[in-house]
Amino acid sequence: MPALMTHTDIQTALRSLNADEPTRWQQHDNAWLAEWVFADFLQAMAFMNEVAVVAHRMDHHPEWSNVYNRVSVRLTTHDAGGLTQRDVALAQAMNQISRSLASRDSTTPTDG
Ligand code: HBI
Repeated sequence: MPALMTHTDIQTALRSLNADEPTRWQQHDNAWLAEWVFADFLQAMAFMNEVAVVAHRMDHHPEWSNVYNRVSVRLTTHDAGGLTQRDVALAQAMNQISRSLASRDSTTPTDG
């Protein structure tokens, strides 16, 4: 069973997760919430598919929903009843995947 993070651990991790991003991750009770807005639905699906592979490999799964180009995420460790380093690792992976998609999107050739 992963250990619950202390309040200090949580605040330190949040600062790190939000360092290079708009203030994406926010604490809500014993979980973190985040929202992404992508160029379109397919970019949102690409994000969710890439995260799904990582989450499956980690055996740690987000609670998430998608509406068109938006993906809303809630992370917590159910087994522990709160936030653990597994949530940090998955949040870091989500940040990295969204940055990677944004860079690919910016290099996507436009028609014409
Ligand atoms: N995902 N977010 C999250 N939290 C968990 O506690 C969890 C999980 N995925 C799989 C998992 N636990 C397994 O260890 C079993 O407990 C289901």
